[in-house]
Amino acid sequence: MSSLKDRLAEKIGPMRERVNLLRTVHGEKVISECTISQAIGGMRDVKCMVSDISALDPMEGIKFRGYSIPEIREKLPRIPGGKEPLPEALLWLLMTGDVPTSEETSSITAELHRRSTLPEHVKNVLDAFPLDAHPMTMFIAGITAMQTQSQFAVQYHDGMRKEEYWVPAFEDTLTILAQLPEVAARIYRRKYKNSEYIAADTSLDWAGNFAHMIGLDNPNLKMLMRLYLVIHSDHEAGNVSAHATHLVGSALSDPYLSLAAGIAGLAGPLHGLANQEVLRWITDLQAKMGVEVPTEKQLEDALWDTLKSGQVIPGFGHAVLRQTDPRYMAQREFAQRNLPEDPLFKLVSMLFEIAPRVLTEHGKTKNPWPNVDAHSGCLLVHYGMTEYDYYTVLFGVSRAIGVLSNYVWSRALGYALERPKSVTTDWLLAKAQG
Ligand code: CMX
Repeated sequence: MSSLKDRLAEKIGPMRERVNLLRTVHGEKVISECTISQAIGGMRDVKCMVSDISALDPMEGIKFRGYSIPEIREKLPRIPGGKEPLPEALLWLLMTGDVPTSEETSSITAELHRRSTLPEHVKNVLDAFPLDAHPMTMFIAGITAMQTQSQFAVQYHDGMRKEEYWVPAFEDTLTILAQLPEVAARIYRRKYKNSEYIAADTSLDWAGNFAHMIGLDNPNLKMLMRLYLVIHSDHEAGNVSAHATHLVGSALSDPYLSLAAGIAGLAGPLHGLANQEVLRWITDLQAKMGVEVPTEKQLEDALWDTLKSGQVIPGFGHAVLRQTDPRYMAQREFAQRNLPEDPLFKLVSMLFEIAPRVLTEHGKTKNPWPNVDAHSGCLLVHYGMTEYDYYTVLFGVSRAIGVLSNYVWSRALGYALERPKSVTTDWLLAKAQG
């Protein structure tokens, strides 16, 4: 059996030839235009980034190396008797493009356990935060503190050839992924559980051990964690967390610093933080109505109140998707199978029925359908994680898999420093009038 690193090394040569051909022979071919609305409006659909890790179709949703979410759930290795794919297997797939065997997947689990010892100073950094600090603030600081271990930074400093960049990038990636669950679990236990930490159980898989360290040992929660950490991992390269990681990495900042930048982007309420906002919106509504499940009329009125006060309905809409997010549907299917009678699931299902209609009538959003963040909270609450301001940390642990796989490949293929051209509004007006 070859290691993930060996397999990756085999793939890099042919990919370098492909990129070289694209650059040297087809480099002048125009693939996208940019209008004034696109320049002002967040560059929607301007094709100017490259990633082979995942691709997002507006109607079909995300495909990881060509596999849809249902295919991923069916094809990737699981624990014996398990119903959901292992994130370790997804890492192998994202890195190599190949579905790993169970044996290859287990080799990643073992490697992650081997690298999992968190340096003491990282724990001290986390312990220094006041308890009212947001979990994402602690998480970003924890990742930055982990940076002292970066092989990429050391080897760059010592003088490394460009062709070799991917090797320490790969090593850093594995170390980050190995230690991230403990950083995240520590934040949870410190902030909400009186700093009563739980030691790792290395007989478990990566996600199962993460759930164990958080302190939610229900087997179904472990199963959910595997699914959760798979589906949130990547969403092609242009979303804020992926793009920020890539942008910072393009300056050859090491994987730790680049990931910290990406996770800071994930902490925005229009991006990953929407999962906390969904639960906050629902909890506020329940408190206001004094009921667990409001009537359809109460829900519709609450949606209109939010829209009329100029706020967004969290968990609905998307910059690219024009259909219900398959990541939402995967979680819905999980809920239908495991918690069909849960009152919060019933409320979330009512929102699924009503919110798209209200948003369509409101007439602004291009996509009235729910995204991934509309569903995750209700599953987590069911298994005992009610502290919704923590949810984006879980998203961040998963997102690291995708954005770091991209980081490794960007270094392997020598992708350049990002430096798009900005223009002034004077220039735009002159262009428009000329
Ligand atoms: N509620 C109310 N208004 C919405 C809306 C929503 N859920 N989604 C979009 N709109 C509005 C936009 O704010 C925009 O209004 P203005 O013209 O006044 O600026 C208009 O509809 C057009 O927006 P769009 O082109 O449909 O969507 P964008 O690409 O600009 O934004 C997104 C996409 C996700 C930021 C937006 O749909 C949104 O704010 N949704 C709620 C927050 C959310 O769920 N984010 C998580 C996304 C998934 C993730 O990254 O994790």
